[in-house]
Amino acid sequence: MMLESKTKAQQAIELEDKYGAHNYHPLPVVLSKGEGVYVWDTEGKKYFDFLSAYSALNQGHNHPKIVNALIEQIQQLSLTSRAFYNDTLGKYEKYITAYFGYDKVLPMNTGAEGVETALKLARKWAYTKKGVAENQAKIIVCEGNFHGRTISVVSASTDPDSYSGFGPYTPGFIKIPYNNIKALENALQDKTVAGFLVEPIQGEAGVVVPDEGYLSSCAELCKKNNVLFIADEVQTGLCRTGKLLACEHENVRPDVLILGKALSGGIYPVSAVLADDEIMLCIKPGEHGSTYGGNPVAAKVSIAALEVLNEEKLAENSERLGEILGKELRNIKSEMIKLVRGKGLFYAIIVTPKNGKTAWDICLKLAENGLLAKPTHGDIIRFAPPLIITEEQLLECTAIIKNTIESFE
Ligand code: IF1
Repeated sequence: MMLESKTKAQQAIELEDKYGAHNYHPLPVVLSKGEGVYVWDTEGKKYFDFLSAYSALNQGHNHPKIVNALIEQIQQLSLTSRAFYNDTLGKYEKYITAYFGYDKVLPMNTGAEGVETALKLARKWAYTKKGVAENQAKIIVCEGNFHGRTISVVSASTDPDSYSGFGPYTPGFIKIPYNNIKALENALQDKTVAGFLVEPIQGEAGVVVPDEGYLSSCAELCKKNNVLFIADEVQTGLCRTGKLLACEHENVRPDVLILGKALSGGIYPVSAVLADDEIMLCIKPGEHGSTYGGNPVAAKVSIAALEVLNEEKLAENSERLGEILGKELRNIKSEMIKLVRGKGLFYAIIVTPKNGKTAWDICLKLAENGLLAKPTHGDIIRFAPPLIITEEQLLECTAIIKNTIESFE
């Protein structure tokens, strides 16, 4: 077909195929506009966004307050590097440390950089404060984790899709089953352990919610064994599960808190690691950082994104509407739904293929019916709408999901 006779969508897909790395397999939907809970494709079809860029869009697409913060700052001063001070970073650091109740923040850009920063902090703390022998520090992680795509972070992964073919791997990770307190207790007998890195709910694994009491028991065991409890709240944080942080469901205060994604409301890459002085000051000047980390635009965008969470009561909305989402998903009568699990507006269904139809086919049909979601690990569909969604919009979405899945019966 001649180029001009192809649809805009076909042209976009072909360009990505020809000139882009093939490191993704997207749903065949080409988006060109986003606003609030909606996105539109190149042909003008409207969809509910039920993935929220994996919880980076908790505040919805193009939230005006966050966009305006970006525009205002970027026309003033976009980047200084940390070679110099600027009049924005300190205000942001004061704001975010008060917001989450920590002494200090180390600002970075992506979630993976935040996790790497936390790993470096934990190791440094182990050598300078805990007295672990140099280069012997270990980090305990959970099977099924997803913490990002860098070499050290995939060295902690148990998912071959994440790590295979990328060796040799960073040493020093002890892998234990998730949601298994005894396994942690055993692993903590190793006195070279610096930290326990855990997702309060495992996102990529398919919204795996641990048993009640798991997080608080882990936190107690870490305290008892002088090991840092490191919470990766990149996906579960910022009101996604019905609380500001998922750790709050069990009144756990992590020693090290990792944030990302919705920390900027989908407007700009922003991540952050928060900790108290005893830990954070183990990293000295010149020992860690990044070109864009803590830049003035990131700082202003992040303040706006955090203000929106409070002003629009997104934790309360997530908690209240999450109850409805869970109930409606569990009411769907279909042999294809093996399990429903989640917390707040963070849910997943485990799909049993039927007549050769899989989770992927369900997602294609959902897109046809105006709702975007994407399978993970083949048989799991994650449902995570922007937290600004209204009850009316949510019920419209659960009706689309119900009708779509029941159409496969
Ligand atoms: C992709 C997955 C989700 C994360 C947690 C750190 C990071 C992530 C708990 C790293 C990132 C993203 C990565 C993105 C898709 C998405 C994802 F499917 F990859 F696994 F959400 F589950 N901690 N998750 O979920 O943050 O460096 O990406 O900013 O790689 O396609 P990042």
